[in-house]
Amino acid sequence: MRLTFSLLVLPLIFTGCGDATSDHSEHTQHDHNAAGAVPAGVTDPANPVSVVDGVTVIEMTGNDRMKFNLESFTVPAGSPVRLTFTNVGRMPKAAMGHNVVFLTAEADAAAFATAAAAARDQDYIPADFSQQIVAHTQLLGPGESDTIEFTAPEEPGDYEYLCSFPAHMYAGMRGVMTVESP
Ligand SMILES: [Cu+2]
Repeated sequence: MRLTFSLLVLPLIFTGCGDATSDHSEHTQHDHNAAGAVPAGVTDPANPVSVVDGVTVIEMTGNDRMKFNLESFTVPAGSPVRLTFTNVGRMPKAAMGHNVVFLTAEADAAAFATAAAAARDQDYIPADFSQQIVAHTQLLGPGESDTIEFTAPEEPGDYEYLCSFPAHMYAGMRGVMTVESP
């Protein structure tokens, strides 16, 4: 499965940068909010799923109540997906970090979550389970955002996604990407 990360720079709003615990990897772009007074994004997008030039564009959020804004969506098999995930919460990353991990159809979500919880040094992405991951975002702190691009699986079916921060899946941070025959 080919998996491509983009380096898109998005106009993000932040309460602050320079947090020593932030993950300033190449996958996540940060920008200061010029106004400086607007809190991290607190509203969910009105239309979180759209199709632009054949690309399914997903705007997903995660919050301090351990909820995604989207618990399901549908994509055509083998089609390009561009997903922007934003942590719209305010709690520190170490206590309330979020990511989105898309699992293969064969993956066992419970087993993955257990392994992920023990993989804190890998931002809760267990290396031994890489074959069970279709795509995943970076682990994000409050106000952070990450955009990934990947190709939807060729095989129609239901693909689970979850936040792999310890216990978040069981708190409800999970959903299903339904892959349909094009
Ligand atoms: Cu989470």
